[in-house]
Amino acid sequence: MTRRGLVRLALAAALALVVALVVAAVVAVRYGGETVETLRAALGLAETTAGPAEHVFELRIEEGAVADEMELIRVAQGDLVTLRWRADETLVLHLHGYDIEKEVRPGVVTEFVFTAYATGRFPVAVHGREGLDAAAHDEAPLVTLEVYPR
Ligand SMILES: [Cu+2]
Repeated sequence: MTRRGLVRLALAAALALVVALVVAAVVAVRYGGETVETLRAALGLAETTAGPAEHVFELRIEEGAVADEMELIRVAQGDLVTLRWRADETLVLHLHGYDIEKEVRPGVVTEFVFTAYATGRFPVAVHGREGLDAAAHDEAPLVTLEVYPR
């Protein structure tokens, strides 16, 4: 083989290597992208642009009720939710579904802190008042939590 022939062969080999690397990179990016999309779809995240949010709701119970605008609380699945309760009497509150039950006393802030992993409508019921421990599920819920799918 002539010297020129060797140079041509070397150039051809170098070119082939570059082409192979470019093809490999394109395939890797495409395959990787598809894998991420497949994973997202499998996890139900295909339409998601924003991540989970954090919400803190201040809930003051006076004469057995919260302010009208706090009766319905809406969050998205995966959000970190804090319900901060204050009350003018001692009450036992129960968030159904998430099954959080705590006593709320006057002058004390009681927090329900949870990640809204389950979707649906979840009532907060008054389970008991001081000197009256009968569950009161026949009453309208104090607050309703709605968790929307992400
Ligand atoms: Cu209950």
